Amino acid sequence: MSNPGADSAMDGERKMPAFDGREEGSADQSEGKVGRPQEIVWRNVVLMALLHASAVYSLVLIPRSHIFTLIWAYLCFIVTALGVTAGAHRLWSHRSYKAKLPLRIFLAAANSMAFQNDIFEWCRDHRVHHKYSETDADPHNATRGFFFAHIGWLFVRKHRDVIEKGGKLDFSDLLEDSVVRFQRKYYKSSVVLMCFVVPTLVPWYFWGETLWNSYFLASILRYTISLNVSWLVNSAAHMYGTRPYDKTINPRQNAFVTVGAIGEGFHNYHHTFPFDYSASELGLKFNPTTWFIDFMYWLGLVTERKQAPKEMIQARKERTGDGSS
Ligand code: ST9
Ligand code: ZN
Ligand code: ZN
Repeated sequence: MSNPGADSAMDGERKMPAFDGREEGSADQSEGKVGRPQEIVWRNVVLMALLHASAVYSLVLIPRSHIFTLIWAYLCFIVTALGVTAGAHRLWSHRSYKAKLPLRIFLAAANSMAFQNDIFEWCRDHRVHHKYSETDADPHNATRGFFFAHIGWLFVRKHRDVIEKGGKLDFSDLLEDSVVRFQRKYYKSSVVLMCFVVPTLVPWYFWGETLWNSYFLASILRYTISLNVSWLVNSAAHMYGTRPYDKTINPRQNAFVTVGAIGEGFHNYHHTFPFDYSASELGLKFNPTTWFIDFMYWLGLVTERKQAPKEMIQARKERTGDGSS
């Protein structure tokens, strides 16, 4: 099934008045490059520093833990990743396939395990990222350097352009989904449960792991690694790699990111054909997220997988690619 160019979910202009009472075009350009003072959000800096320090400490617990705890932590990582890749990214941000209710519920729970902002907020930033890539309106604008694109963007208030230009896009489809609304309404409780309580209690209850070990390995370490892998898509995959589909844009094919991010490192392809449910050319590609969506299709829980036709991909490669394969 293919639906070339259908990406209305990302491109729609919002018909409602600008959010927040701001007038269209009211940005005061005299405020300089950033447009808003670069206010550092110290709470985020401190929390992220604590999280990363705890993750480093978790490493010493690995040899002292039950092997099942490590397997469980890895399983939690995969579920976490699917909540972002198959859920917030390919389903809700890009509408690249349709999912039935039970799958949407699973993906929303998995997304709460990922604790990367609720689905609505994640998709809002991501759609703005695609539409205004590598500009001040891109929440993690990679032209501001690796650190900013990776984690720094979570340490400062957003650039005024993100809020103004993002405010003109249409996100109403997201809130029309009752699962997205529910997850947003109960986001904090769902994160406590899915990101911290469930990963910690399962090893303790089922094979007698200490709560200490399971908390640090299945919650803290797994969460920190999954955050960094996701951030690498914004940083490394916008800087390092090839551009076989469009050499005029920054996003690149990055094999390292592909492996960590279960199939999300074909970023030059993805920014060229964002509506494609596989976020990569189909074929013998390492893309566990696509395998998962295909399996769900086989179970009857997925319909309408969109794909870029082969001829369209080939023509684009010849027209704008960098000549790499
Ligand atoms: C995290 C997110 O880590 C990670 C995203 C990764 C993305 C990867 C993408 C790659 C794709 C492939 C997936 C690969 C995945 C692989 C997985 C493998 C495991 N448009 O935000 P606020 C408005 S989160 C329109 O507070 P500030 C809106 O009205 C980590 N409007 O701005 C909003 O109000 P409301 C954990 C927008 O004050 C208002 O502005 N979480 C937009 O500047 C204020 O919004 C954290 O660390 C927009 N885009 O604060 C929390 N944005 O929401 C981090 C905003 O009520 N966040 N508005 O509607 C924060 O603390 C703050 O957002 C801030 C900025 C300090 C960064
Ligand atoms: Zn995307
Ligand atoms: Zn990108």
